[in-house]
Amino acid sequence: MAGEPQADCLFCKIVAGNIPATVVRETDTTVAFRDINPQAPTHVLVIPKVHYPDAASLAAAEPGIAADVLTEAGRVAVDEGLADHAYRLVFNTGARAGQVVFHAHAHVLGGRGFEWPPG
Ligand code: IU
Repeated sequence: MAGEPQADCLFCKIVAGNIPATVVRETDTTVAFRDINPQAPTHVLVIPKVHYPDAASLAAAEPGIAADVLTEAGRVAVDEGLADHAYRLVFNTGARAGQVVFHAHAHVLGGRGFEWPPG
């Protein structure tokens, strides 16, 4: 069923507490944790607890929870001291765009400068 935990999904396992993660924020609908392979001094992932493969499918089915992900991403930026400076929110969508975990997630990256266009 849409949104239900998927047995083979690593982020569903983090939500369930079956894989360790350094959780920095949690709400009824979201979890934020540090990326295990950080690409910037701050690199936090914000995920919905429900399972959707990417941000667009989450937003289509559960717009309120998609908004929660964005709200939490902003709170992470505040908590990490990034809000007054610069940070980047990234939703890789599709393998060709670099998505490797097919459970919707926002990357919150900060603490260094960023180039545009991205690689
Ligand atoms: P992507 O947008 O799907 O490429 O991002 C997936 C991220 O999940 C990537 O940056 C990984 O380092 C990160 N990650 C993690 O933090 N913890 C895990 O257990 C696994 C992946 I698997």
